[in-house]
Amino acid sequence: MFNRFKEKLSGFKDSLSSKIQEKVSKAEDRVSAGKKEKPSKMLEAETETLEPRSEPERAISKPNNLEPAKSNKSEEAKPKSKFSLFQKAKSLVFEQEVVLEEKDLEEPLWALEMALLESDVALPVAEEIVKSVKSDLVGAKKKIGADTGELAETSLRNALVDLLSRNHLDFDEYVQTAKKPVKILFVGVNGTGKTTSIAKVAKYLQDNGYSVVLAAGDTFRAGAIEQLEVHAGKLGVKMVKHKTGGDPTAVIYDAIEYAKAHNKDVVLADTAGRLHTNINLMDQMRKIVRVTKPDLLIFVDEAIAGNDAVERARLFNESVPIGGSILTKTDADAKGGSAISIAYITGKPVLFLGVGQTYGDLVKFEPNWLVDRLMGEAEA
Ligand SMILES: Nc1nc2c(ncn2[C@@H]2O[C@H](COP(=O)(O)OP(=O)(O)O)[C@@H](O)[C@H]2O)c(=O)[nH]1
Ligand SMILES: [Mg+2]
Repeated sequence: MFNRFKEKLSGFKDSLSSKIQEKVSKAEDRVSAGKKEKPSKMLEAETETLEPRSEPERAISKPNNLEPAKSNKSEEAKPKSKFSLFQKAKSLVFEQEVVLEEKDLEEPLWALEMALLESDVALPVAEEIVKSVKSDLVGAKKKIGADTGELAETSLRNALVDLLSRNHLDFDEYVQTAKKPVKILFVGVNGTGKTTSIAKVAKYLQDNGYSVVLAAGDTFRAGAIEQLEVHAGKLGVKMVKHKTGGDPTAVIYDAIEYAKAHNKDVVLADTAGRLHTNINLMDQMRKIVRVTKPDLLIFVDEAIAGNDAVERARLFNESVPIGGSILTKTDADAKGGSAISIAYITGKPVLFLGVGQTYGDLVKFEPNWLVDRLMGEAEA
């Protein structure tokens, strides 16, 4: 999962690390140059505050070349250890001088933007991530000894989690508090995993103690009703159906009526796959929405479709008000960018990720879960 993403990111990390190393060694050179000559103004000024208050080993404590300028207090009163002063002075220099500036970040940020774009992160989203990482890193102080790769990771991780946490919607909380029956409609193009996701969500809801009714709203594709019926049979839930070729609005309407009459908690309505370019089918979808008034409209697409999925999410969202997305086939996705992009483009949360073909292969979306996997900090 997401191997390509991890691979691409290493360019950003390496580039940032080498920039920092470059600056650190320049600063180190300055420190050792300063060691041979007179201490710098800054060291003179700061030495007082750097001195340990009670250091017994005065004899070895005073590095010749870092001798502080004369101050009012006597030498006897403020001894210092051999190493601490030099180390502190050194880190002080670094705090003063190894600060990442905008020009240092040009190369690493370019590498990051390329990595994101090549990982199916849409352009405006990649730009926003880069902007956020940049504002986090410009002016960041880098001390010697710290893992330089960590700085890149932390900064990117924060940017991604922040982006993915916007417009958060907790599905469990939503279902719990919504008026019953909760009407959930699934839309998207053909073959992306709508019907499979409905079965998975039905199982998920059952496991959480809810009763579920399925609506066989894909009356268009041959075999679609039977496909959902097999799931309904396996899960032991009621499915409302009409004939193939019938009006999907009527099927879904009937399923809602059934749920009301039988006190069922949730209606999950399937629909035919449709391309956003098919005017008739898009009109039909708007009619379903207008008449059945779903509480939550879920756009389903497959992670492996990358930028195509992002574009479809945008166009569906313009046509009907999407409340959230499910991204399927994440298990087969090497890039990982579409989840990030779809949440951003629709302004609506990703609710679940499909990670396989069995009922259990549904992961409730958590920004950290995804980012851990994208950054390679957790196994797929
Ligand atoms: N690997 C994998 N396959 C999936 C996932 N979700 C759905 N599929 C498969 O994708 C194919 C199309 O799914 P289906 O639910 O019929 O798509 P629909 O046309 O949108 O209803 C089926 O073979 C599913 O088993 C997933 O998360 N991972
Ligand atoms: Mg289907």
